[in-house]
Parts: sequence; C-alpha cells; structure tokens
Amino acid sequence: VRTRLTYETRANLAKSPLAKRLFNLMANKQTNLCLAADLTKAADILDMAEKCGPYICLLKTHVDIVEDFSDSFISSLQTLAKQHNFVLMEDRKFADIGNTVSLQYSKGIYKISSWADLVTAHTLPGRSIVQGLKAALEGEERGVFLLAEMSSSGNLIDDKYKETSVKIATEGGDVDFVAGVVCQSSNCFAFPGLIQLTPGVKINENVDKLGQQYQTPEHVVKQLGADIAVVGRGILQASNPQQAAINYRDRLWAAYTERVAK
Ligand code: 5FU
Repeated sequence: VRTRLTYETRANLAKSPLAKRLFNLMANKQTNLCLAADLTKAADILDMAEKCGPYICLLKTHVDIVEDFSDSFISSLQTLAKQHNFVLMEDRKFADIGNTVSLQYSKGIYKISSWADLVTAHTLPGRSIVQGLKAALEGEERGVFLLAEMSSSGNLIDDKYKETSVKIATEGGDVDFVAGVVCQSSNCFAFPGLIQLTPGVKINENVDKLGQQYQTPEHVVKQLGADIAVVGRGILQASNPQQAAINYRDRLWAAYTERVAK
C-alpha cells in the first residue's frame, strides 16, 4: 500500500521530476505541510511566506485574489522559496479546452508557467487538459496536480469521475507531467509515485460558512491517506501564524511517521 511507504522510497518511484523533487524535499526537511496563502495583499503573502517558510514543503497561491500583483511580488516569492526551500503551487484549477488552458497557463498578467512549479487542474475536459498545459512549456521543469475529489460539501464528483480522473493521472504519454492528485481518500489511487494533496484541514473547526469541510491533521494523514495536507485559515487566522504553522507541521509529521512505522 502506498501510504505505508516512506517519501524517500516514493521519490524513487515517481515518474514526474517535480514529484521526485517534492518527495525528497519533504523527507529532508521533515515537513508535509502546505500553506494555502490565501491573502489579498502581496506584502501579507510575503510576510506569511517568510514566517512559515521554514516549516512548509509547499506554498499554494490563488494569484487572482492578489490586489497589487506585480512581477516583483513573484520574484520576492521565488527568493523566499529558494531561501527556505519550499515549492510554489498556483491553485488555478484549470478547466477548459487544451488551447485555452495553454494560453491561461503561460500568458496574460500572471504568466503562471514562468514561476509556478506546480499548478492544479480539473479533469472535466478530459485528457487534453494535461496535453494543453504541457504544450505551453518551453523546457521549464513543471508539474500538475489533477483534482479527483473536492472537500466542499455537495460537490458533484462521483466514483466514476474519480476513477477516470486517476486514469488520466496514471496512464498515457503525459504521466511524467502529473505530480499528484488532489483528493480526500486513501483508496483514490494506488500508484506510489504520485503525491496525494488533501485540503480541508483544521484543528478546531469542522466546517466554514461556505461549504468547506474540515478534518484534523491526524485524520487526513492516517485515515484519508494525505501525503501533503493543505492548511489555510487554520494558520492565517491564528493569533500567532508562525506558531500555528509549527504546530500543524509537528502534528502532520508525527502522523506521517506513525503511518509508515506501522
Ligand atoms: F481542491 C480543493 C478542495 O477540494 N478544497 C480546498 O479547500 C482546493 N482547496 C483549496 O485549499 C482552497 O481553494 C483553499 O485555497 C485551501 C483551503 O483553505 P482553508 O482556509 O484551509 O479552508
């Protein structure tokens, strides 16, 4: 079972160079925490990246919520990513035809492919979404996480959609571009070379007012099979975000070490 294997072992099984890099980074840095930096001012995101950087493997953005986006914001974020050794993911959730996602990925104001190591995409349009994203690249080392499940209550994803999404992630000529799967369950996929990214993680709450459903760090890692847990408001809205990041990091890492020791 993939969840019993260590991140080091799984790095060697990964087909995506980005998955390999991220698995190794997690093992070396001893963190499986992703910060969802959902803030609307560039300076606030950079401040949070600075404070939480030492404790995260991945920093996830929604760049289209940033009110003062600029190229210098991106270069500062990249500097922090280098300095503190974390990977950048733009949670764009691409969902259109290949030609359109190719343009959305590389053009416009954000030029996502020029800086985001990883992006997310829905599988709704089919396999061509992976091909479309890949077509935008000019030799950069990049990867995509495909959504096979969502954390929101009442989402329309059923078992068939989930299975087919995993097929897109694991079969065909573009699997070296797929670094992982965004999902909520340990039986979602079997291939140990892919990374399971699981959002909807919070220590105290169960839900928010807009459909988000939360589980504890221990539950997502030990029961739901998360390799990386995404935490946003659990850290961002804490009275001391840095201390909260340390706390989440410690609990998530302990859950992982227990999971692989069994
Ligand atoms: F694909 C998904 C999903 O199914 N649920 C999510 O919550 C992505 N997310 C993202 O994780 C969402 O867009 C937020 O950026 C983050 C969760 O933030 P929270 O503040 O921890 O609820």
